[in-house]
Amino acid sequence: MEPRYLLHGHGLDSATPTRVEATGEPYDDLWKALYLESKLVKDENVKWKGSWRSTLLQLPDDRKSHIICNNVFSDVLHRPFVCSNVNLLAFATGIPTANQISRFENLEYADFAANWAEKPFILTQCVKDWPALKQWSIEHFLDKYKDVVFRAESVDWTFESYAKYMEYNTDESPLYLFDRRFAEKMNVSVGKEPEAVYWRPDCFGPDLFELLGKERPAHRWLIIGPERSGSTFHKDPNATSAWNAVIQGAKYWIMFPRMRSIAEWLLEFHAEGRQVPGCIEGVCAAGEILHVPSGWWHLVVNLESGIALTQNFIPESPSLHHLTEAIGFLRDKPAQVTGFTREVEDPYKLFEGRLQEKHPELLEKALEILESKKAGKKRKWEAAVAGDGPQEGEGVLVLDLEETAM
Ligand SMILES: O=C(O)CCC(=O)C(=O)O
Ligand SMILES: [Fe+2]
Repeated sequence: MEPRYLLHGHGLDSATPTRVEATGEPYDDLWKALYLESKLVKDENVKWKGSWRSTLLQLPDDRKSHIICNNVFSDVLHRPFVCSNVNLLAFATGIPTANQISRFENLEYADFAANWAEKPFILTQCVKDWPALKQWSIEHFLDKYKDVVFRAESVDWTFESYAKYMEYNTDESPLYLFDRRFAEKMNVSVGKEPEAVYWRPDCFGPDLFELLGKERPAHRWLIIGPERSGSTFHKDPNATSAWNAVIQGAKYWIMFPRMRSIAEWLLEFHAEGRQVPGCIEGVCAAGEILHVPSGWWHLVVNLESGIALTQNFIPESPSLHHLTEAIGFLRDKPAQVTGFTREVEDPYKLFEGRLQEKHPELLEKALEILESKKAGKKRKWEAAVAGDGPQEGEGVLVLDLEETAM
């Protein structure tokens, strides 16, 4: 199937206003979709051939299509071209002062627990001793792990193939390497193990999900991707917080403490997003680590090819905010709980049991807070339906979807 047939199949005509600036393999995204549906997706030995079309058809390097599109005018074809050539720095610079993410060299746990557990920040010196920071780079991976098969979304490729893809692709949303079994695959030690390549920074204090031991849900990932790859808006799973350390490259983060309405969620325009009260932005450079407090929505984009390490956790802070949120999430949103193995039938019961055993006082307090929050919500709802009308400053049509959104 050649792109010109795809054009035809999409009902495009030459009268649409925007010229297709690209030649070569326009709309390679369609070939990507075909590839992902094909048998090749299961083949770990596939070689990246510079485009999805060439890779799917396994074309020799001298058989590239080169379609001259000078007289094709199409918004549909122009849009992915613009998206894959977007100047990301235009979005990552000129951050309004009020939005700028707080930066410190380091942080003590006491300060984190008392003041920062619910706010994003970047630490510029905290991971400088990690061997991973000193050793890892794309070249180092090519040297040591070129035959290791990593997971990139729905495909499993050798690092050699993925590195080629990183260098030669024009995808609007490049395939993102996100592998949670990286330590086993690379045969490296992590965390508390001797000779670890990285460890949990002390400033985040205890991680209450460690109570689950081997039964804890997936919580650490190696992340590698080219420029433009990244994570679309989401909150982290199971009401956990996370840290994310850039080893190579730089990531632009834009974060919001909550998403109040569909309108905000759909806010597509960066300039308007920046005006939303509470918006926090910043660039996390190589050697720096960023804190993602639980519940914060975030969009992340790699400004250049790079490597990162991330881990999710439940911090312990005096307000017990994070533990309460996590318990409430596991108990009240079982359908949204993710990352546990199939053997764990009831994650809430498991976590509740472990807390009862090791920290009964924390469990009791968190359940109490949950109950009083629930009672508070019920009171608000009753007041709203009692017909008193909205209070000053309350919108009538703005739905609070926080409860239903992921
Ligand atoms: O580095 C990134 O793309 C962000 C990853 C992230 O937000 C996550 O793993 O939840
Ligand atoms: Fe995240």
